[in-house]
Amino acid sequence: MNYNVSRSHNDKPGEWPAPGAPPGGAGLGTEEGDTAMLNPPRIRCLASLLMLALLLGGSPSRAEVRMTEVDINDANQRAELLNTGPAPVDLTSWTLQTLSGSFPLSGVINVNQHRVFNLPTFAVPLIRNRGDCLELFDPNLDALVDRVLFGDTGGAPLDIQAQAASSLSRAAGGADPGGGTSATAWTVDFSSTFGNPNNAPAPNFTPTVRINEIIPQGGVTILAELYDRTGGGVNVTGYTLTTGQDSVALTGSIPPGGWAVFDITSLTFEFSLNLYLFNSTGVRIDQQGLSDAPGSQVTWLQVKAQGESLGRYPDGQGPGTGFDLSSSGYPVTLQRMPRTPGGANIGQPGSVHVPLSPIPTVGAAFVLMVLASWKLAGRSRARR
Ligand SMILES: [Ca+2]
Repeated sequence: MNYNVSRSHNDKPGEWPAPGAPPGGAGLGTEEGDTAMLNPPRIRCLASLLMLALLLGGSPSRAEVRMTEVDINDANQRAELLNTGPAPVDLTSWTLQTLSGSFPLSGVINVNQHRVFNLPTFAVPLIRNRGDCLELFDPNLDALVDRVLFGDTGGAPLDIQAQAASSLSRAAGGADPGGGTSATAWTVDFSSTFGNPNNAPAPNFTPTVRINEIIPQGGVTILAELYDRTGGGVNVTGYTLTTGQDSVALTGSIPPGGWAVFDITSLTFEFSLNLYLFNSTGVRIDQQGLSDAPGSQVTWLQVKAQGESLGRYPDGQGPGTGFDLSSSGYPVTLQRMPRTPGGANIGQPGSVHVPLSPIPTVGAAFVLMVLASWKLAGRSRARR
């Protein structure tokens, strides 16, 4: 087991809005008035979530202007647009909109220009920092220009709150009105490039190292177990685990086809219930989301109360681009299970979860030993 952890920045308390809390961001100075701008973006966003599959094959209507970088820290939120040509575009009447409200754009964006818009500061930020649907909208068109879904709302990762230099950054692809490429086109840039071309490496979810098990321990300590799917062993020194609130740099190795365990208690994990894994060159290679829905921790709280964990079964299996329980494979390849830090996960093949009795803090080796001795006893009984 490996518990080596180095903190990167100071903790900030996690934040969850009270159930039923109204969306913020009203009164963003649009000509149509405050309330008029509150609901249309939400409806459009939620409806579009259901139509993502249909939109995946669609062609962008205004592919020359796209969102390229977003800073989602509580204070000083900002967004960068890029015009890839062939002509300057007048942004008058265009808006950036989220589930909370909208912000009017203005001026002209020239060919190959990266324009940065500082978003107004409100008690409730325009962009919800644990996840949101951010859209670029030209009211002269019937379709959106671009969309990214991140955090607990979609596959793009969270900006890291504790790292002022980080940003949510487009690393591949063009404008995507459906938002279907959010997971694969967007990533965290640990050193933002506002006003300049992006340089963060594109994600690569080819299974190599996987977040295999997330283990709350009585609400005191949270462990993350990584699993080597290459079979050859992996040096994970320089890898990063982040929740969007903070990050930890990993040191050590995973033995061939084996497991390594890291203490991620410092990440304020419950800020978003999203965990992202980056390799030593900053490539995002895996992620899991454990919320039932944006803002809902019901299953996670049950897992904590029962002394269980949430793990992949079989080890290393399932999607690598998840942002909530369902998209992360739950309850089939991601299951509630007894804790097995540093050992094979114990799940139920291809079935819906039936809660197991929690086992005390014993290693998987002990469990396997017990099972093996039970099996040997069975054999000796059979011989008689
Ligand atoms: Ca395990």
